[in-house]
Amino acid sequence: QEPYRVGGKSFTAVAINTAAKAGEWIKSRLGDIRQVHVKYSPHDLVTEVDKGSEKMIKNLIMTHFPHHAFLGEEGVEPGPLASASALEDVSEAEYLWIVDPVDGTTNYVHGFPFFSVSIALAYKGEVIVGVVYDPMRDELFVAEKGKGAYLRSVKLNVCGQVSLSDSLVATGFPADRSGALAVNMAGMTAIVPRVRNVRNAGSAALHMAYVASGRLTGFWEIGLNAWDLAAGALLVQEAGGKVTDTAGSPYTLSVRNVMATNSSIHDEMQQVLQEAGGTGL
Ligand code: 2AM
Ligand code: CA
Ligand code: CA
Ligand code: CA
Repeated sequence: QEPYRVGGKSFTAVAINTAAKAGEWIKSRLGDIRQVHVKYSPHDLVTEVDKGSEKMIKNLIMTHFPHHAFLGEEGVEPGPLASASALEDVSEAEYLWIVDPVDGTTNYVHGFPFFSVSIALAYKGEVIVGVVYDPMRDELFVAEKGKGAYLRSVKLNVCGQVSLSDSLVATGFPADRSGALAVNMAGMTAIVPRVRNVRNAGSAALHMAYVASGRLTGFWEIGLNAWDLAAGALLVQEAGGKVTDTAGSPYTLSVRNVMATNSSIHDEMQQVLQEAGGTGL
């Protein structure tokens, strides 16, 4: 059976339409947040828009594919091991949708216009469709396994830098202020002097989409969850890049410490992080 389609409905079309609808709605609510709730730590926020977006996405997907499994950030008990235990609960699923309804909630709360909707579909544990939508720029990044990654009608390719010294890379500062932040800072200290510069724009999914589109040479972050990475990982791979954990093992849904690059700088970046003790806890 061809895994991309069931009963004539294209998985990718549903992912695209759903991300576009949710993105439009979250954009329309920007600046209109009445309550910000703290989840696991004061650095871990959630708003009614995160919850509303996830509800909208889940409803749309489940209407089309009622027998598929669904894993969304806001349906999971928060905490440092959030997606690890949640992934166990859905490990038997053939088709699994993995959704971050707003990636970049801290930006969203502050009105910093950089956030996204991330929707991925995995078939037997492997991501086959990935969509990341940036409603502020109306940029929808889409990848299908084996068929490339696209922004509008343009096929995406990672950029050509071959050494760290010519590279623009991004990272994120983990919300978990104990171990993960210290590891990230160790990596930062080692990476900053070696690269052209470092950015932290606050949305892991968009950082990954930017690696895929050649706007960033690479990205790494400690302590992410499946929903931050699933769609972006396929985008990077389908654009010719490489995604591993920070120790260099291939990307899977359980990867939490991630490295995504144009492939050419991957080993050099991995080595710098490794030597600095910046790869994990
Ligand atoms: P979010 O906005 O969906 O929560 C920024 O460094 C990245 O970290 C974002 O993709 C953000 O996703 C994610 N993030 C924020 N809080 C987090 C937490 N408590 N644990 C893990 N990741 C988090
Ligand atoms: Ca969150
Ligand atoms: Ca996220
Ligand atoms: Ca989120």
